[in-house]
Amino acid sequence: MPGAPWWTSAVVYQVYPRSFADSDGDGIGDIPGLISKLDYLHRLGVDVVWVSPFYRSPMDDNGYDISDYQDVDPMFGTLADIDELITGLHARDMKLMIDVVVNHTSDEHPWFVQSRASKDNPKRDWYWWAPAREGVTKEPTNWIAAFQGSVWELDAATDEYYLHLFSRKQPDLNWENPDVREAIYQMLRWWLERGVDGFRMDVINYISKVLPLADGPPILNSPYGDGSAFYWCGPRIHEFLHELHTEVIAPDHRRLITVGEMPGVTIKDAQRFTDPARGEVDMVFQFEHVGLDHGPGGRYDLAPLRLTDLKRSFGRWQEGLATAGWNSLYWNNHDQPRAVSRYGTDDPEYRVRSAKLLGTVLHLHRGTPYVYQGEELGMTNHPFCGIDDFRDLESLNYFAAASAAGHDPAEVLAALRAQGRDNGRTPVQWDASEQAGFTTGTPWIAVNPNHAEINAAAQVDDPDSVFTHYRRLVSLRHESPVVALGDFTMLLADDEQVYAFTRRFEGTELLVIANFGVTEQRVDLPGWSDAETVLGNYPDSAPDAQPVLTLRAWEARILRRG
Ligand code: ISL
Repeated sequence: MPGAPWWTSAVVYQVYPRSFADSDGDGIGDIPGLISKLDYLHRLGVDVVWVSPFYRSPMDDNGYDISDYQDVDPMFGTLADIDELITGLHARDMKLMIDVVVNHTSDEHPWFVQSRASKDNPKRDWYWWAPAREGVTKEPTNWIAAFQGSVWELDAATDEYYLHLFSRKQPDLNWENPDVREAIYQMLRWWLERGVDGFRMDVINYISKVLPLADGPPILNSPYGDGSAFYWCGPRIHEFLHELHTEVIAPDHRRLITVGEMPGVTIKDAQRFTDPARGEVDMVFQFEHVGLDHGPGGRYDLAPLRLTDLKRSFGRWQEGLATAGWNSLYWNNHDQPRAVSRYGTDDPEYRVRSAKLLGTVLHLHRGTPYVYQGEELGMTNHPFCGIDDFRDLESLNYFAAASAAGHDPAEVLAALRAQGRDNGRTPVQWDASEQAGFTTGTPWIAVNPNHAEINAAAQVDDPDSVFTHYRRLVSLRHESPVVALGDFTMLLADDEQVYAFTRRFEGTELLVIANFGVTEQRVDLPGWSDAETVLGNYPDSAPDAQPVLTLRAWEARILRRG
């Protein structure tokens, strides 16, 4: 449609550089490794490559703790490599989206080093400092940090506490201070001048805090409280994002893409964040569907996922952002388990089929789809044997805390195996060789033993592979306005096993129908039985010659009429 932003028909691919491709044999992926795979990404057809943080960092949280926003960590390469990456992407008509982590810095960032030096340092107010409070609990508030323990760390130099919503090596910046905001805008403009095409903004809805900071509701069986009401979409969040947009994005907004990562964001908030008339961000990452299999105890409290809940969630977001605003669409990323293992099946008989089904369902929603590295190959969760196999500080801290609290270590491990972030961080499986073609050295985290079977080399030229199916989905979005812009209508909302919806645009209508299970499903959808099949995940996905559609195990089809 003329006038629709380019990213409505675009697909974004996420690279977690540490695990993507290693060029120098140190066991850690790097930017030259990524550059060597640009033809692969071009073949897949994706439009934008989002690269997780590659900046200088002590790597407490794998680079989400930045100590220099304007340099590349030597582990990953150099600024010249980034320039070459940008040139290589642009030469292939692809764009670079960088990951901006500005809710917090590393504690080794010079800003924080100065801030902690003395109470009267000019940068003191760039972070959140508070004295001990009277009473038994000295921490200024009772909030629990995302990675366990208190969000407050006592700093001996000045005998005050600083706030860190994540690890103690990730102190929160104080966005109330206009100098902080200006320094960030300058840094972002510097990257735009270097040629980057957009920003993924890490936990960006945490930057405005409710003042004064105070205790949150207590958490059951925990000495801590939940502070999220003080930092999820705080009172100045829209003002800050609009200011960032005005200062950094607006002059060139037609070329750029922005996505704000926003745990806890509601549909109502998202409508405001993504309404183009307000000038904030193009889209947000919301967390509703990735929380549906979490019990009341959080992500490691495993709960069964019901398809009806998943459909209800997606359906509400589709409806909520139908007229103003825009959705992002994702199954997984570097913080989530693998999509196939979670929403599909690892059963070797149906794994490939379920991977294609998941791609089909996601990419046919209205919104911009994000493919996480390896998803296009149908990579699965890792069979971690013991805690020594994990690398993620969140998993390691959780294991320590849960063990100390007396939980059965076997159960804790089972939860980590299902939900741990490292599932998404094992190396991309390029081929069947010993380290999956990821490195010639020893990988920083073990490659999945199933790489002998699941790998890119086996898939890129195979017309029946998950890779080829994803390639078709990407090109379908490029070619069909109905995929990018069509209206969305959910069907069969109460069906426990079938996911079905239609998309409609200017006289063309698509039906997407998918069977999330092995038992055959027969669905009566009048008017669709003789429609043309656009794409399916069975080799013979021909239309039925009866008024009832029969869906085989993990079958997904896209039908078109009009
Ligand atoms: O994975 C999570 C914890 O179980 C998420 O809540 C995650 O912490 C949240 O999505 C924020 O993630 C982002 O910021 C973190 C970083 O560790 C994640 O990798 C990043 O995606 C802190 O920068």
